[in-house]
Amino acid sequence: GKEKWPRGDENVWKEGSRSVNTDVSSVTKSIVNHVQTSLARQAYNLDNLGAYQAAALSVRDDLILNWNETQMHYTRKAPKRAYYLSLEFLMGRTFDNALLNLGLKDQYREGVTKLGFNMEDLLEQERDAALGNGGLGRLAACYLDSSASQELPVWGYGLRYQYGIFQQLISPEGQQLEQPDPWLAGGENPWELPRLDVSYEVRFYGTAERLPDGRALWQGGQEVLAVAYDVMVPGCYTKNTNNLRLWESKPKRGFDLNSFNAGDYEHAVESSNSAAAITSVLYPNDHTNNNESRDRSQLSYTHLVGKELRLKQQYFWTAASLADIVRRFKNIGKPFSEFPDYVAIQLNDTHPTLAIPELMRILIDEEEIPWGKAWDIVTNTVFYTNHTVLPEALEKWPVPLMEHLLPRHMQIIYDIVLHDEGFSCKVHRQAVLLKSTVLTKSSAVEKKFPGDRDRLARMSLIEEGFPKQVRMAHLACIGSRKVNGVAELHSDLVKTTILKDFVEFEGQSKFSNVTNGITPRRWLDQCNPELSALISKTLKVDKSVWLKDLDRLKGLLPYAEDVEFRKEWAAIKQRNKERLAHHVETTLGLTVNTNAMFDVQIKRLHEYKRQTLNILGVIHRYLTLKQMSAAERKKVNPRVVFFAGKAAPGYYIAKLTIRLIVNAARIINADPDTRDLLTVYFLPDYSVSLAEVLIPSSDISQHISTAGTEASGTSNMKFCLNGGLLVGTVDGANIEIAEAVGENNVFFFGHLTPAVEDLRYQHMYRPVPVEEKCPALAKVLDKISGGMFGDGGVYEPLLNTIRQNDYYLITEDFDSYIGALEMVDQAYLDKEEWIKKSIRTTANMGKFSSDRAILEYAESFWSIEPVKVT
Ligand code: H53
Repeated sequence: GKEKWPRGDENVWKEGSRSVNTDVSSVTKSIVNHVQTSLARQAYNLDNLGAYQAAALSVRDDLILNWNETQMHYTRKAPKRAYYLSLEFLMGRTFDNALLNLGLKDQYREGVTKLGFNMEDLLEQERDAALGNGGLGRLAACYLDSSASQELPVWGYGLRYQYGIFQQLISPEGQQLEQPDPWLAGGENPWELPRLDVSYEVRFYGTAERLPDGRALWQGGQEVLAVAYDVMVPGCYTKNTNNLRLWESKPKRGFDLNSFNAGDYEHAVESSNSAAAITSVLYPNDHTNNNESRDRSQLSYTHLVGKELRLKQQYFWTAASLADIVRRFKNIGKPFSEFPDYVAIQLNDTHPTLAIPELMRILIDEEEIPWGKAWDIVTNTVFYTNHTVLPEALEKWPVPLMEHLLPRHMQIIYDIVLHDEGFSCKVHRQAVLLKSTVLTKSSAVEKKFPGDRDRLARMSLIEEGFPKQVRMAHLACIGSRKVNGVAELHSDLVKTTILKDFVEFEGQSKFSNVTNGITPRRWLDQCNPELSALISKTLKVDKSVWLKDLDRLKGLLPYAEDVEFRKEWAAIKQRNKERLAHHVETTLGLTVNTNAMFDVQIKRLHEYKRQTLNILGVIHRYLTLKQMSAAERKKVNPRVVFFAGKAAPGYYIAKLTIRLIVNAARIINADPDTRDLLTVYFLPDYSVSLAEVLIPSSDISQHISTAGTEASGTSNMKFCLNGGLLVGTVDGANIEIAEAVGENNVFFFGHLTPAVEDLRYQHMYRPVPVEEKCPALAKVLDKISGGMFGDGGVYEPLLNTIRQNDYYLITEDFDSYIGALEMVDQAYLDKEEWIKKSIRTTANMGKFSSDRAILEYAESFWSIEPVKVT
């Protein structure tokens, strides 16, 4: 039946209601309206920034209408929903993406032109939302885009940092300098809706007193407020507009009036300061667990800021998100036994693992559900994605810190040890019993593997040591319904290394793989509009079809044989190179040779990603060129090498690598003998928006991590989707890309994963000098030490990582790396064949759409279905 109209005259409401802009004249009307009212400006004094703001506000209105309808529709239908908990969402810009997804790009372009502006200029006005470090955060953003595009009821939950990832400056000496990123400082953010009415109290510290009935009373300590900001996430060519809810911390009661009256002004502001501090800044460390690292200096930043704040962020965010999820579930009016039929929670890495004890706390202490039932609910609701097997990146939190900050959660973690698994050896349980009134059950692990004390210690949630530490990956694993890795090789490694004992204990079926994906909307249509148009024209289907069914790219395969098509394909690559060159020219004042092969490595600076291997290879190339005769040089194909990426502020070796790249570039680019054949650029302040310019221009890109260290990689997928060829190791998703596009279309090199452990052992206990192992590399190292790129002494700590343990096996892979780059040179000589490779690569990349990935999560993990808004 028809619902009764809630208030007033239905017709008056209907007449007054605005609908989404669909034609140019409604677009221009709405923009002018915002210029005049929201901005209080006029045609006379409107600059590009103002025009962008007005256009963005107009799009915002459109988004709000769809967002409202979607949320109302989901509430009415009450389907099972999935929640993606991620401490990072690297969204980049929104304006162009919103226009694409709304299907309004042409209308806005025309409208903006009519108003006397240029669309490209307006798009450049927007600041990136850079609330993430790298791959993990960008993956979350791609998954939101795909969830909405596939009409799945998925919400994201994260933190609304005042400062995103730092802005990177490079000093003339090649030092990375960090500057804060006050991305919200420019006034109102048009893409979010402040929901000051949606807020929750979150407690820290205090005491937890166990009650006889199994519950506990957690009281005292500090309470802060979590306030919701909703970011609208439009699906592509659908009304469905999902929500990303970001929490901001606020002091519970502004100023403490009592202490203010007593004249203790500083104390009064202090409590409000520390509450606001929680969501003030994104932690710029990626791949460190805050406690240990191969490069000790990587920790200094953390010491400075304090790791307690990071744990506070994690709890603040999980607690607010769970309170919100539970409240929404309660509104449906179902019993808690049905919670897993309505809610799926995906943990993006271990950062939100506290969701497990927090949900237990809510169920036991607030909903008075007995332990066993509560544990069933939790372990049927929560899912965990692992993104790394690097030991130094696995999160561990000191027990004393946890006990202090989250006393009730520490009790619950101890209780999990006792109740569920008894993973710990008896020694552990003794310790646990002293803190717990709950009786121990017989240990399930002990039963299955009697007397295997090593195994019990390995599997324990608590690692022995001073201090003891909680192993978050173990907690996430036992508290989840499913555990997955992010590429096939990586998922196998998860099962055979860090969680091996758990696979033996719980069986294979809980562990699986979902290979990462990328959204073709941003990473093909938006960043490479000409290629997108050529694809639509060639396939004779509208992009609204193939952008949501990427396997259709296969239809391009026959055109690899078509000379005319190849010409168009190559011309687009060329124009994308010129677009990048123009960008470098206008931002850095440098001229780039667009007749060269473009060779790109852009990612976070990290030893395991081996930018060092790349720059050492560049220097080797330079030395080789220098030795050639002028006649020989004539035969060489020119090459431009681009680097971009940020180093964690305290990661000394990574910063030194940047310094080497910058100084090598300075010398090499200035050498008249070689500069037509080899130039090197380090582009500062890598970001999503910079990636959108770099990726479509590449001929080759480098993904050269030591085998077994890069879980998946996702930029590898972006380059290949745009017809760039891959140079890489047999690692992460590189392997599946090669399977998809064909081994003859990629350039692989280096040792395989199974060899790595043995090689490291040899390096530790039977080291061979670099001169013997790899003379070509030794020569390069000598040149650097000898001062070819400025004071050689500066680079000694970096060079010594190679000369000493060489943990990431540069010496082992150097020769085959150089060999692979020679193969690239060879292949590039045959231009037509090269273009065919490029076309075939793009054509075979359908699998790597994040739509495929998100549907795998939806179907095999979450059991949710599309809910279309009509
Ligand atoms: O996650 C990406 C992977 C990539 C992996 C990355 C990642 C982070 O960005 C941060 C922490 C972490 O544990 C892993 O390094 O290989 O593609 C998305 O899965």
